[in-house]
Amino acid sequence: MPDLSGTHGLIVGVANKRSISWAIAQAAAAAGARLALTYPSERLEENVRELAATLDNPLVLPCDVGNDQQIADLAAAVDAEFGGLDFCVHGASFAPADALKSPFVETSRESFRIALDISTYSLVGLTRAVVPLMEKRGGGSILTLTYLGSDRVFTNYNVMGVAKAALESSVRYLASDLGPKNIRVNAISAGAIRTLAASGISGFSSILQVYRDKAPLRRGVDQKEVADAAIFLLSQDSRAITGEVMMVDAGFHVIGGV
Ligand code: NAD
Ligand code: 0WE
Repeated sequence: MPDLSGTHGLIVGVANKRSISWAIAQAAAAAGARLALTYPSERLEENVRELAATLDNPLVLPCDVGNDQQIADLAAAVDAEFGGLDFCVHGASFAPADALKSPFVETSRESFRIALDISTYSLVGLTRAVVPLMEKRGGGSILTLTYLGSDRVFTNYNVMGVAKAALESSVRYLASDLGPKNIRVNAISAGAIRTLAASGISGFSSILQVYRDKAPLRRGVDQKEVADAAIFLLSQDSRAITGEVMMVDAGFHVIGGV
């Protein structure tokens, strides 16, 4: 396991114990990092506080990534407590539920706007806010989470596919801007995992079955497997890697058919 001892990290996107971001938080803490976790609304605050209470000396702060002021306040509070930042995990995404069940061609301007605002622009806004904190440490690592629906059509993924395509492109532009500051920006493209963000998606079980049937490893992936890859990208072990979308999907993406 790579070493994160003495580092400070910010993790945005923990909703419950099944969140991919929670698995990354646990792995980062096990690797020695001190963490700040965020909650997007009062409804989720208690959940996040209970999970954070199992970590060593965590910071728990509000942040709705759709709100510029909350992003600015978050960065200021993290800086005040940590005096800089070494890594940041962006695991927030949202599209209005109706956009994930009708044909993509029916997507409203409002659903499109919300999906791209919360799932894509938020990486740009969060990144800009943490850059000064990372400059204090001589660099940093930023990681977001994406899905193969950015490149391929998955029934009902719809506007989230468009948001993830823009997210992956944003990773490359951010990596280019921030490389000279030794700030790296990468994504993990995870295979389908049953989390809150997958609940209520009709046909999710059949997507999981397709991974078991077709992926080279003949299985799906779990949160811990994504977290182990994440720790590599957050650590100095990946110091020459930026602008990358790393596939953690049991190899599913290489399969063309039959
Ligand atoms: P999750 O529901 O646990 O995480 C999504 C998070 O987004 C939640 O914590 C939610 O609170 C947060 N969020 C939504 N709106 C927000 C806002 N306005 N401000 C701040 N946070 C907000 O589900 P997950 O599967 O762990 O998803 C994490 C990331 O992984 C997402 O980007 C998702 O697209 C991506 N991903 C998921 C899968 C999968 O199959 N589960 C696969 C690949 C990628
Ligand atoms: O990125 C995601 C899910 C993101 C997501 C999920 C929801 C459900 C509840 C964004 N917004 C919402 N809004 C809600 O109201 N994944 C990669 C998981 C996922 O979602 C799918 C998938 C997969 C895989 C939706 C349809 C088809 C496949």
